Amino acid sequence: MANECRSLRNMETDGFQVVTEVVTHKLNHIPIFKGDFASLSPKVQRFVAEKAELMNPAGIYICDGSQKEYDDIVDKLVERGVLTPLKAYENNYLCRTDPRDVARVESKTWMVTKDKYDSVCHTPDGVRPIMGQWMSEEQFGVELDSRFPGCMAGRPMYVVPYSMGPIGGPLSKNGIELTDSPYVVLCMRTMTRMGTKVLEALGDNDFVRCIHSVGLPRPVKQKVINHWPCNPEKVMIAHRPKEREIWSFGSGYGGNSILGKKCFALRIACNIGRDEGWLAEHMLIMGVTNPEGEEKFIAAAFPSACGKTNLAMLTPTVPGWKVRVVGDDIAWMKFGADGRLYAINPEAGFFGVAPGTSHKTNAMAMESCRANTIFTNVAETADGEYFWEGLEKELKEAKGYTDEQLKHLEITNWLGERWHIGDEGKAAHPNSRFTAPAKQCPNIHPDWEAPQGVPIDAIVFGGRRPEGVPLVFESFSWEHGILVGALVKSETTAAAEFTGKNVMHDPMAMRPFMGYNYGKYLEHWIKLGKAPHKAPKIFHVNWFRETKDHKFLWPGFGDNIRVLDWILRRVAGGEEEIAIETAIGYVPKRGTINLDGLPRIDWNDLMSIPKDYWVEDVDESRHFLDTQVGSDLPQPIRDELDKLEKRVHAL
Ligand code: OXD
Ligand code: MN
Repeated sequence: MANECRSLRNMETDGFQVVTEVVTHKLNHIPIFKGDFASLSPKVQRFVAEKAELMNPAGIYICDGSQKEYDDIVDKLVERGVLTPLKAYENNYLCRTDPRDVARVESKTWMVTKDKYDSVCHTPDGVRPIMGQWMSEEQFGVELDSRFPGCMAGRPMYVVPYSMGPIGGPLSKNGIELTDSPYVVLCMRTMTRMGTKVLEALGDNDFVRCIHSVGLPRPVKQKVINHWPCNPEKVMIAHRPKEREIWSFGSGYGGNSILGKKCFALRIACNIGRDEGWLAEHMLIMGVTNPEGEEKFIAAAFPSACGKTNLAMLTPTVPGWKVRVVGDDIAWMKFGADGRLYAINPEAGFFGVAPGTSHKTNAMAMESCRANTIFTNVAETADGEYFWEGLEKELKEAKGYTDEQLKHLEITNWLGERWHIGDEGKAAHPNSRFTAPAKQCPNIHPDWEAPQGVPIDAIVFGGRRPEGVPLVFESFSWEHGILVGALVKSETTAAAEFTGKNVMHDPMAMRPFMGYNYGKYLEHWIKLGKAPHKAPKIFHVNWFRETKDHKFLWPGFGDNIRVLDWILRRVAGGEEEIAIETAIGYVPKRGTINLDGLPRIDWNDLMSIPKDYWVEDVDESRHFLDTQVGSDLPQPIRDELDKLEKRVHAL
């Protein structure tokens, strides 16, 4: 190994000058490209030294999180062709990945625990658990050994100290990501609070250990496509919850590599939350102010690509209402001393799905990415603007193009090929993304960084349900609400490796992000809702119900404020007459949702609860819970399911 190290040190060092050489008792001579190794706490030093020894990088680059550092890395990546400046904006860049590395890879994501049932439920023989995959510690050792030794050879190892949540806040947590991907460093700077300030706040405390490698040591033996090194055959995203450790190999893409996000803030954090008595959820957080000036906060969980970002940043169509975003993807929530539930957004940026985003659907997201944003796998116009499906109309209007001119506009698609509107295929990959600083969002909430969080008044679940599920309903109780969350289903999307449209279970919108036994997770929820905690009301919404000929029954987007208005009136109470009790929960009485100014809404079709559909749905839900949660399903949830079944049969 030592000889190998020495020869690798002579290889390409990505243009970095060696600042100092450190020698520790553990580390042979691995140069420091940037930063002061000696200033790191002993715990951090040991982590960096041990992993450097294992992965054998060309040198160590300790990130300070400064603008200059960001700019330097950007300049290097532009020089190398990894990033292309989008000339029409300030500091906006386009990145094209290897087309094999475009989404989260759920089939290669594992939880590693000694006891299998700490990770997954006791499911019947022959059933493949869909809420997380377990890997034994022994197997993990084998997988690690076949990937990580020497995996950073010839590449710098960036040390990325970061905080999820405002630095030093009572609900915040720290992590350190070691990565050989400078793209990941840039994204981590936008998505988290990153740099020296975090190391200072960390002191000698512990942190979540994150190890990420693109898995292609130099000299590379295979062709690197789009200057995007990756190793799709060997992808592994493994979590060791007990050790608070994440090992990610082979993919540079978003959820697989920006380890503060799904890996830490959901899979590891839900374990920390379980131990410490709080919740880490796949939820947006928004403040909604009514025309009387009263503000309430909502946390809402939707499966990937159901419009969470759009809802969080909603521009109300009804005058007098105001929405301000606290977070668009993840909420960490803890009951406070006053019994109320408080939530922070642990992230500092938006990693939003680009296609479908436009000034019409989400003007706030568009404004958020006017500058300082990295676009991944979108298309580019000849004028150096980003482009994706859904922007045709606004591009035409902004440029004053005729239809003919628009059709002939030169576009480079996400694969780097010439493309015109109307051509076959897509301009942008369906899971193409913008990575933008949250503070650039015009309707960011002034308290979005409040360390103690914002008080949550309502929890909302939802999914893409083309059939049978009304626009909105309220659960009867906290336990019933948990069942509603546990039965969230949605049509699949491009955020992961699925293709085709299937309605799939995505309980609590956490299916891809569950960090431990789902039955125990439900138990944790039940426990937290008990007195003296004042559990918020739980609702379910469905913006996606369709007519028989597949037209949406509800306009969605800014008009969703009309539903939030009803929800918040229910939360305020004292207006019992706005709801009627049904088999599945309280639904709005006709006339209690403001429909002024909308084209004709077919209330019956939108709100109906068809018996046949629900009888079948409850059957299917029971089958799902029996097979996927099995004997781990908590009795109170089983009781709620029995009650639901009875009510639905009596419809
Ligand atoms: C995301 C996802 O990227 O949920 O936010 O997949
Ligand atoms: Mn998400």
